Amino acid sequence: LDWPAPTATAALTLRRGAARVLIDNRAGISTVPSRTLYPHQWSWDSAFIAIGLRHLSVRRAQQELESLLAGQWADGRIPHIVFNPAVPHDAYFPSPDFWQSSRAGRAAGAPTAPETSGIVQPPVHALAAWLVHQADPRESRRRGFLARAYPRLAAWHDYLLTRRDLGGGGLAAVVHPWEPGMDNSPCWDQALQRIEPAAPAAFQRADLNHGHPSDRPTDLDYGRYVRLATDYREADYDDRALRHGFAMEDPCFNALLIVSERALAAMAHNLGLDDTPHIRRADELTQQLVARLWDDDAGLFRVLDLNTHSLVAERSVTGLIPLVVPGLPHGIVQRLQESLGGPHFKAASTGLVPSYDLTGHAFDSQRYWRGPAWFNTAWLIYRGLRTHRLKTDAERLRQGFLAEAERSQFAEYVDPATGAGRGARHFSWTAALALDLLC
Ligand code: 9WN
Repeated sequence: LDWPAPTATAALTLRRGAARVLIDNRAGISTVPSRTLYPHQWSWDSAFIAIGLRHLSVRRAQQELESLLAGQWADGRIPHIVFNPAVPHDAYFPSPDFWQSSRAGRAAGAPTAPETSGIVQPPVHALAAWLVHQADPRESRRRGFLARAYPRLAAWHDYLLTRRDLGGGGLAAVVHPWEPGMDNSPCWDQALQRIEPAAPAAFQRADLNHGHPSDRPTDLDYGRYVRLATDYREADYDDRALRHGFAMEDPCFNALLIVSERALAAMAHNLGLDDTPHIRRADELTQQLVARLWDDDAGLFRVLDLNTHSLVAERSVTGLIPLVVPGLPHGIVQRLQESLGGPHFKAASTGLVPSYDLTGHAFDSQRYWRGPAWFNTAWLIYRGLRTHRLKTDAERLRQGFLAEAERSQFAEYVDPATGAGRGARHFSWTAALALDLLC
């Protein structure tokens, strides 16, 4: 199926709708992912939001990233949530009382304010900062945006490539299912089996006040998320002190690190600094990504479980996102393109990419990262298709994205077969990335 390109009027209406979402979701100088479900600032959300905001207000896009960077820890980590002190603690779980960053994170250099979480999310920030800079280089120079952001983003990557190289092979590991941003993907199921869930009475979920239980992770999932985060907190968030019970090398996380490392090179060059360390690092990371995670038989990248030293036998959208990496071997690009058009990932009716194998044993068209199609992953794959000059596929995905974003009122995610909206509506990154695709 092909989608007709939106007419000029339809595109204008969609653009206005997307801008409205970003205005309505604004909280101070940053933007919440959703007014109801996620009332604080999230890390990779803000990077995607800044990419869209640059088309509305470059200043606001810069501030979005600056607000996130204000929560950065001295060890370089950018926390996955920066909490808004004005929001009641029972509005989202886990709240600042749980993470206790300013106390438990002190040794790792957590700021005294704002309160933050202690885990991270995929490093898409340097890419976002570079795109925001490019949108208006004069305004960027006037505010010293790159000069201030660059050292912080370089420190962020240093953290990931030192403290988080848990496998010793040069890639960064995630230590909690919230870190790759794909919380309940079947890729984590086996590793999570080894984690003793926290007692249900030990915590109270807030997400079910706004989200439908069939769209969200289960209570058992949450028990394990809480256990892992508690163990990390009890170790003062020190990656050297704790043997992480969950330690995975994730393709999407590392692909974004590569793309962002290339963005750091562009920033360094722009600032008159030496860009070669970043270029070398991006090249090395690309080699390691291929050597450690590529599965040629399956035609996608796999997750590596560092506790069992084995590749996870699940097909997930995370394994397709490395298409966004420039300079991938041609054979790999071809295999990824085939996988996108094959039975595991081709959702013919919406044209979007499901988060998990359509034929997989754990496929669930409604439940979060176990099947539904998400808009940030579609945007990344679109960018990958463009990077490798696969223009027809890219255009088809762009049209599918815009049609479903509009139809679902900028849903958080959709059923990949029917396009029915799931999770939150008026979701910020869906609106922001729609804006980007319209501009
Ligand atoms: C936990 C904010 C975030 C996204 C993640 C998505 C979801 C949080 C949650 O929402 O995760 O971080 O409470 O479910 O999985 O990718 O960044 O939009």
